[in-house]
Amino acid sequence: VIILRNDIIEILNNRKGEFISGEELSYLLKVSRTAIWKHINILRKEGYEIESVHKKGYRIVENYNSLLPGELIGRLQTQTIGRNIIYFESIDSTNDYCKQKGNDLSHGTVVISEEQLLGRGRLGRAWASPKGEGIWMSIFLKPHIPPLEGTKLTQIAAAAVCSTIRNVVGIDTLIKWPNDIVFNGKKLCGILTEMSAELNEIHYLIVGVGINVNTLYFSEEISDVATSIAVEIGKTVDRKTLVTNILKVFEELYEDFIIKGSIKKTIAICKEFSAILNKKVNIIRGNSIKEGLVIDITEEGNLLMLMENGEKEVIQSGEVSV
Ligand code: BT5
Repeated sequence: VIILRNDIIEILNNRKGEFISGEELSYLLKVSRTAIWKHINILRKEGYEIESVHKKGYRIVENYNSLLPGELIGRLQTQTIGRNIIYFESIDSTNDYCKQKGNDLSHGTVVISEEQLLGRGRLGRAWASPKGEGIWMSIFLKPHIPPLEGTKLTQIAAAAVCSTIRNVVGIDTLIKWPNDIVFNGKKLCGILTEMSAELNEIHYLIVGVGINVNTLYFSEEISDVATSIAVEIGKTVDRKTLVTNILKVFEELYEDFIIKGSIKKTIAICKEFSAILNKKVNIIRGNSIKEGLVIDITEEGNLLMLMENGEKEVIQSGEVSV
C-alpha cells in the first residue's frame, strides 16, 4: 500500500499542473478507482496537497516547503540510503525514534521530521529543531564493523554535509572536529552518532544530522553560536535538494569505507575543510582542559595534537574550542 501511494505521488508529480483522472490512475496502477480515492485521502492526511475537480480528476499542488517522502524519492540517487524514508510532521527526536524501533528498521532507513520537540545534542544537551526550518534526520545503519570504529560514521556524515553545502549552496563551510559544520565560527550543523552494540559487534548505528537551513531567528541561548544557511546567504534554500545530495555523498563515502575498510576519502575531505587543522585549540573532556596544536587528522578520524609539553597525543573524543 505504501508503494501504491508512492506510485500515485510519482505519477502526479511527473505531470504537475495537469489533472489526471481517477480512471487513468486506476488503469495505470491496476487498482480500483475507489482504492485510488482512498489512498488520495490518506496522502492528504499525510500532508500532500492534492486538488480534485469533478470530471477532471486529481492534481498535485507543489509543496515547495515539505520533505515528504514522495517529494524526495524521485530525486534520490542512492541505492540503499534513504530508499526507505519515514516522515513525521512532529516527533520528540528522530534518533530516539530509531532507538525505539531498533532492529525493526532496515539498513539505510532515513527518519525525517519537520520539527523535533526534544531534539538532542551530545551529553544530554538540547538541539533546537523548529518546524520546517531545518533538516532534522537520522540515518539508520547496520554496519559490520567493530564498535570502536563507530565514530568514523560521524566523520563520514560531516564530510558529506560540508561538501554538499559547499557544492549546492556555494558557501565555504568548515568542519569543526568531531561533529560540527561551521561557517564564520558559528554552528550550522551538528551530528550525533549513537549505537547499540556488544563488545565486538554493532547491532545498529544511528547517525543524527541537524542542519539549520532556513531558520532566521535563534533563541537567546544559542544566537551567539548558531547560524543558518538562509542567514548567511540572505535567501531561503530548498531543503529537498540538500537532503538528497547529502544522502548521495554519504552513501558514496560509506560504501567506500565498507568496501576498503578505510575512510581515506572521508579524511581527505575532513582535512581539506577542517576548521582546526594547524590551529591551537583547547580540548575539553569533563573538567580537564588541555591546549595544543592540531597537526593532523589521522586515518582513523582522530586528532593528532602537539601538546604544550612537546609531546604528541592522539585525541579520540572530546569538545574542541578554538
Ligand atoms: C550536536 O551536539 O551538535 C548534535 C546535534 C544533533 C542533532 C540531530 S537532529 C536529528 C537527530 N535527532 C536528535 O535528537 N538529534 C539529532 P552538541 O555538539 O552537543 O551541540 C549541542 C549544542 O549546540 C547545544 O548545547 C547548543 O549550544 C547548540 N545548539 C543547540 N541547538 C542548535 C542549533 N539548532 N544550531 C546550532 N547550535 C545549536
